Amino acid sequence: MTKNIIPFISELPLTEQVQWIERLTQLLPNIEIVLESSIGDLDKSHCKVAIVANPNPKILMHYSSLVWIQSVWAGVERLVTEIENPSFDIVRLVDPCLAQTMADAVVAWSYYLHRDMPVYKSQQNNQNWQQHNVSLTSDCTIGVLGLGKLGLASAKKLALNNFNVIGWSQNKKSSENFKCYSGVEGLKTVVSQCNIVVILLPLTNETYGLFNSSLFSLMKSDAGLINFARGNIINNDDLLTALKSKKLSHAVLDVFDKEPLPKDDRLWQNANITILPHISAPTNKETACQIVKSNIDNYFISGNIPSAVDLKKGY
Ligand code: NDP
Ligand code: OXD
Repeated sequence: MTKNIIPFISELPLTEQVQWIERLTQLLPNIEIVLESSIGDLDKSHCKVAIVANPNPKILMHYSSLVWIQSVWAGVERLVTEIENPSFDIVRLVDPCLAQTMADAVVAWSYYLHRDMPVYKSQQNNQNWQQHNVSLTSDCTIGVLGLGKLGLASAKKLALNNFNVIGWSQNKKSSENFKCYSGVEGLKTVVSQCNIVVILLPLTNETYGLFNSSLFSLMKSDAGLINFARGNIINNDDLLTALKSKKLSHAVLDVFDKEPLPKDDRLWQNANITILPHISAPTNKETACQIVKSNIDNYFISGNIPSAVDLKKGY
């Protein structure tokens, strides 16, 4: 019996691609999982499934029989926006471990802002011994924008730390632990109450540039902002103006329009911005490989395709 061939398509360094392929091959011994660059045109035309890690979307166009692709990244914005009318389903990584990693990051960086760490860092640079009040976490309102796989886990963990959490999503949710809002008015209500706003929305036509001067103008002065989703959700000109005018005290940015952030980008130089190199919730290879194995086994046994991104919604 000839084995099904699945390409691993990615722009990751070769050594990392090989690590993925080795582990996936251990878990799926009856499938030939190979580097994209090693597949001939004839084999490409037979592949039904591809495993992708933030690939160049154009490469997928060379696979004419694809039924679905499995991303080992949770965010698939690049695939959704850069492939016009894909003939295959796009399946994102849904990994509860990744959601907890993100929730940990949200809690960590919320404390970073809540406990004034950027202020103490700058005081240290000036040998300045000055104490600031410590408020209770219950007096700190944190808005989590996006209550999906990552936002919901983050909101719950913040609530466990006694922060006063409020959430915002497309369709209104309900939670025992925090108040939920939706819609444009809901967004205004949320951001105007927050000491810290956490962005965990997908990048779509609706969220592109959502954080602009009119939204910043509604925020409490001295509020903090954390963006762990995608860079283009924030208008950077408006962000810099908000920081300059002290409308916003500090922004923690993990994601950027261009990554790596170019060395000459003005964001690097701003003392009120903390730059992180896209590390808030990296995929864990082991847990992700187990999920991919289960999805692929299931497909080849029963024909079931895992639940895919809704291309109309864009996420
Ligand atoms: P999900 O698709 O599970 O959830 C998206 C959430 O956003 C949902 O609650 C959805 O509402 C809400 N939403 C979408 N559009 C709107 C809108 N126009 N108005 C209001 N709410 C909206 O995504 P995840 O939680 O898994 O991930 C979120 C993003 O995090 C990813 O798209 C990716 O960009 C980013 N990410 C970043 C990582 C990092 O390391 N920095 C790692 C992984 C992901 P509803 O529930 O009503 O549909
Ligand atoms: C992801 C990411 O989407 O790291 O997994 O941003």
